[in-house]
Amino acid sequence: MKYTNPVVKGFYPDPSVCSANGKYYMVCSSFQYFPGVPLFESTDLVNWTQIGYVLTKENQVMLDKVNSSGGVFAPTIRYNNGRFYMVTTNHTTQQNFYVYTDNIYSEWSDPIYVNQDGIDPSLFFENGKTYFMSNGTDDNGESGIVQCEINIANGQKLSKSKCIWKGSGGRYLESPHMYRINEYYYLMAAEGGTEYGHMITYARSQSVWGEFVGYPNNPVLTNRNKAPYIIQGIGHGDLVMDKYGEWYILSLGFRQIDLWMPYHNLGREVFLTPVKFNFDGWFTAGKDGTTAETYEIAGNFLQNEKKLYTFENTSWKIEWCHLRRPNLKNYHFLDDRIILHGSDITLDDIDSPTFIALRQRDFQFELSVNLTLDNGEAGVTCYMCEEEHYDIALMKNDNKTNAVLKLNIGGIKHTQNIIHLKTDSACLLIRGDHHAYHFYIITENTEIYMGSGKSKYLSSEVSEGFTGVMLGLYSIGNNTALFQNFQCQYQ
Ligand code: 6LW
Repeated sequence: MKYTNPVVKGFYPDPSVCSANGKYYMVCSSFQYFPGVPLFESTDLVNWTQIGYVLTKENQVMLDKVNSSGGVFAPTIRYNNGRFYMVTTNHTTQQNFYVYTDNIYSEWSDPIYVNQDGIDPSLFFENGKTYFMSNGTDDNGESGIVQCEINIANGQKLSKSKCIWKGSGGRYLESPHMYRINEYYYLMAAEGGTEYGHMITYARSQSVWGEFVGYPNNPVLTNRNKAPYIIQGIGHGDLVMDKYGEWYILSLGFRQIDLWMPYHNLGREVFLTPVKFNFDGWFTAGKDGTTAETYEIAGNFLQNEKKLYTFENTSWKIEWCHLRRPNLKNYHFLDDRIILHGSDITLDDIDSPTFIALRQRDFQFELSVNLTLDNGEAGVTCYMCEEEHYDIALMKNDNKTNAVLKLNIGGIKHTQNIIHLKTDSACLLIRGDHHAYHFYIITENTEIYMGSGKSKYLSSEVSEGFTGVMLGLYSIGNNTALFQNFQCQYQ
């Protein structure tokens, strides 16, 4: 059957995958968002359904006032002896830790810390032993992919940390994953940085401690220098075998706004690329080492994409998320509506405003929601980070309700089109396309255009960092904001 990349759209970076009991499980990084580490399930590697998050409890991850793109970096998921493990880095506290569960649909354990530095930790299990690797510095001061053996029961190191590979020469060697396939240990990694130069490289060895010999044609997969090419930044991947014995790399990548516009606002997304093992034990990936938009692969499945998101067809605990350490007393979750109470924390603060969001999944969408407000401010934000966000809002003061559009870019804060409303409710409407977000309100059955903001100003190239645009409902002030009839329809 044919599938189209990305297989998961929107801000779901650094995918890692494992198989267990005939299914596949994937995790992604989540930075300042809570709950942390989105968790997905699939039976065919193409259709992925989010089943929850891994880090659902505050004691599992410290996100209090972490910077945007701080917090939870790239996770790895592995399955061993009936138990799932997820290992990651809290970049803000500079700690590597893992959690585990025996039931993927239930809660995960408290964190177990490992005293090895670097980011992008991964686990490899073999013959009762557990190896822990990250990109860091070893006990002799050597930097690269660094490995130690640990006691999986308590995270204690059982060996020194040793640098086992220094990569193929690209900058930012990261995302190590170890596999045993037939006679070799394969160590796959990313280099080049998570932007346009990103690539996947690998090495192999007959021992888990090396010596690792680099694939002679590294990088094995990259879309760098492929211009014009919508898909860029392919890197940071994990190897996985499907039920027909075919191999794939599940990696991150991003889609440019347009062929000739090197900006991306949807964050880094999930791409699936076929891999071929050759007789000499080296493998190749993709179409001449690049990830293409479509592939024909074995299997009898249809690629289904959810195009409509409503309050009724999403679950507050599964698809939605908050910033940092939400005060859940300010949220009243109902099946077909949500009531938010604001605080004095705003969207411009590195803190936890009252905010609940879904990822923006694609360029073209139409989002609408009815809002009733008794005081202060509430609305919908297209939120990249505290400096870059566009907000369509109602504001109520002295019994006057106004609709406004607020455009925030790089610390410049602009409010336009203050429209006085006769009632304290209105429908807020956003139409997105590749180039811009267009904002409207509907009041007294009339649609009023409030203005537009360019997508490129909410892109990673402008705002920096590792996240993508979130579509969020928010509230500020001492108030009650009722949101109803939410619809986000993608084309
Ligand atoms: C992640 C690193 C990377 O830890 O970006 O693209 C970092 N790769 O491996 C943040 O996502």
